[in-house]
Amino acid sequence: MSEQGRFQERAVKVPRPKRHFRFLVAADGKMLAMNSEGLLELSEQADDRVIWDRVRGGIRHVATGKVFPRGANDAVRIPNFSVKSFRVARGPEKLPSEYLATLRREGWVCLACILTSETVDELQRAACTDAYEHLEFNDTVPRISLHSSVGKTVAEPVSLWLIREYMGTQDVRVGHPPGFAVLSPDDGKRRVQRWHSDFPYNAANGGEYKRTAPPVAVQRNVCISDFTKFRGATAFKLGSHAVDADPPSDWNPANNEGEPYDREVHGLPYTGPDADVLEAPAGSIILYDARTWHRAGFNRSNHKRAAMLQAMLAGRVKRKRETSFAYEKFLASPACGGLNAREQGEVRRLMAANA
Ligand SMILES: O=C(O)CCC(=O)C(=O)O
Repeated sequence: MSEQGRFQERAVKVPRPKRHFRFLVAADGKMLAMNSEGLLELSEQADDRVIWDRVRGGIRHVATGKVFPRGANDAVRIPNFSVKSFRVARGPEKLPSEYLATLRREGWVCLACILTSETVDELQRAACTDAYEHLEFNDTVPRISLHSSVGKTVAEPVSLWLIREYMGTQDVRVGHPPGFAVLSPDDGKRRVQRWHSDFPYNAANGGEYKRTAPPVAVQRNVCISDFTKFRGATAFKLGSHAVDADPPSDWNPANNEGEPYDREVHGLPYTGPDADVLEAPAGSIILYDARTWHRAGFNRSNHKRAAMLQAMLAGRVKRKRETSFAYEKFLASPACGGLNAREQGEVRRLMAANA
C-alpha cells in the first residue's frame, strides 16, 4: 500500500468539555447524594444522585434542582446533616445516566477530561511521557504502586458505576494489574498490533464466552496523553461489539492469533475508512464493550503516547492475570496512603484475591 493510501480511518473527535459538574466529597471519599424525595445520604456509587452544579453563591443538585449555599473557598453548608464539610471536586461533563444510555446504544462512551489536571500530570510523570519523556521509567514496581494517581484512576467512580450497570452486576474485578501502554514514535518497521477483541472474547480463550450472550467485559482505556490519530490513538470498528464475528481476516492479512503483527513480513493491518479512531484529550476515559474490534494506532508524532489499560470483568470471569501480588505491593507502598477510604475499598474489591 502506498503511504498516500494509508491511515484513512475516520477520526471521531471527543471535544474538551467547556464545563464540568461537581461532586461533594466527604473526607472518606463518599459523595453527597440526594434521592428523588430530597433525602440526603452518602454514596459510593456515582449515579445521578451525586451530581451537583456550581451556581452563583451556591451548589445545585442537578436532578432535583435543590440549592445549598456556598461560601468563601467553596465551603458548602448542608444543614441538619451528619457530615459538615465537603470538598467540591471535579465531576463529569454529563450526567452518568446520559453516558450509560450512550454506552448501551453505541457499545462505547468517552468520559471527556474526567480526571483532574493534577492527576493527569502525575500519570504522565509515572509513565514518563509528555513533559516527563526525559525520565527513566521505573519498571521495578507494579504500576499501581508508582503513584497514588494510578490507584485514584482505578477507583474513578463514574466509569465504575457505568461498567457495573452495563454488565448488570456489582461484582466487577480488573482482569490484570493495571498497565501502561506507551507507544513510541513509529519507526516504520516495528511490530504493530493486529485487530482484535479484548479478553475474554479472543480465540486464545477458547471461545468460552459467546459474543451473543450478555456482556461480561468492558475495556477501560485512560488517555494519559492527548489521543490524536497522528499520535497513535486507538483505532476501533465502532459498533462491532454487536457483530457475532472476529475482525475480518483481510483486516489482519496474516492472522497469526496471539502474535503481534510483523509488517516487514505481512504488511499493515487495515487502516482504511471503515475504521474509526477516537481522538480525546488527556484525562479522558474511553469505555468500550470488550467485543469491539480495535488495535493500537500508529504513532506518527515525535512523542510517546501513553494510555492506562484495564480489562474490567464480571466477577464470574476468571482473571487473565493474577492481581493479588500487585495489590499486596500496593498496600505496602506510599501510593496507597494517598487514596481515601472509598478509593482504597474500590481497589481492594477490584484487585484483592479474595475480595
Ligand atoms: O494502546 C492502545 O491504543 C490500545 C491497546 C488495546 O486496547 C489493547 O491492546 O487491547
